[in-house]
Amino acid sequence: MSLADTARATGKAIRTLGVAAALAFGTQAIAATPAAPVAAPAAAASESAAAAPAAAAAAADTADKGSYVPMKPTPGKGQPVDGGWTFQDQYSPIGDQGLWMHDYVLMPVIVAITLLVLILLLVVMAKFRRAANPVASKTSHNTLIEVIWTLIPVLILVVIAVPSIRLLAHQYEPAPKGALTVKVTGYQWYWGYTYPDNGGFEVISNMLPEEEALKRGEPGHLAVDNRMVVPAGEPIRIQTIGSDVIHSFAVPSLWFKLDAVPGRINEKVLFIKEPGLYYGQCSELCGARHGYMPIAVEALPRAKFEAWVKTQPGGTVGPVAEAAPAAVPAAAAAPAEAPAADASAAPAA
Ligand SMILES: [Cu+2]
Repeated sequence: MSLADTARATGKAIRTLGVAAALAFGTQAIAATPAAPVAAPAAAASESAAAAPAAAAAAADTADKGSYVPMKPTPGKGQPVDGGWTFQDQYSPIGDQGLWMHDYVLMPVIVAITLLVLILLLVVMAKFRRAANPVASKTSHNTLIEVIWTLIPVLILVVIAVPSIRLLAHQYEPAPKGALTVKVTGYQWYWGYTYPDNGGFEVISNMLPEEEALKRGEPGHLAVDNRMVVPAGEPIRIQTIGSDVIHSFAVPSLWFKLDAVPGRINEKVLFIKEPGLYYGQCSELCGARHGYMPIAVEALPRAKFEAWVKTQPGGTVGPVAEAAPAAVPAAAAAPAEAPAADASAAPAA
């Protein structure tokens, strides 16, 4: 076993010890799911509402139509696995950094402290039990020990703080100027994805009924009718907003979670390392069907993403974006932000 394998195995073992925490958080999702069994009529209503304008626009849109075939999910990638209880594999640089922080900084510290306290308790219980120690000590003070048990925790906190603050700062670095913008709107209870740099169309995304999802080879309760499609391998400026109540746009395998709050735009960079299909869920209790508004992010190579854009009603690929595909579609991004802000008022009645 190489050093890297050993490190990886150690990481897995350390994560095993986090099972209690994982279970504690896991119950949140389990509790949310059965809350609202009234799924069918609401879903049907919003699906038909979304379908009508899309069909009309598709008819109008004749020339230069792109092509797009929805990607099949890869088992175990970007989605939960049976019996899984630790983090999903990560597909973003920030995810790698966050996972490293968890596996090699936080869990070792937690495990070491827990074991130390356990050992100390056992020693005290054995050594100072009544039978072995009939006359109790009257010691109440030891300056050296008090200095030690103050300084060592301070040092531990400093050691944790350095990578922790670095990770926090990385997570909220603003997007580079030319980054593609996608605006994510949380509705009760579905998602809307607006592409201000590509003509400003909005994709309305509803959960698929379970049998339909399984028929398409996708996980139930996570598959959607229309996915959020984005390019892989480049920074994307995600802006979130809520249209009614607070939602939260969260995709575990991309280490991404950002609240969608009515009346304000939140912004964070999403960088997906490789093409794939990544599932998430609304992660802020937002009402009766909170458990039924999953997220499916499909990351494609730039060219395929642009082909998908052309299949959308009013979807355009900016001239700058075509000239310089990956890095700097500079001019396209700037004027697009203003319409993004007030687009939330219009859509999806
Ligand atoms: Cu929600």
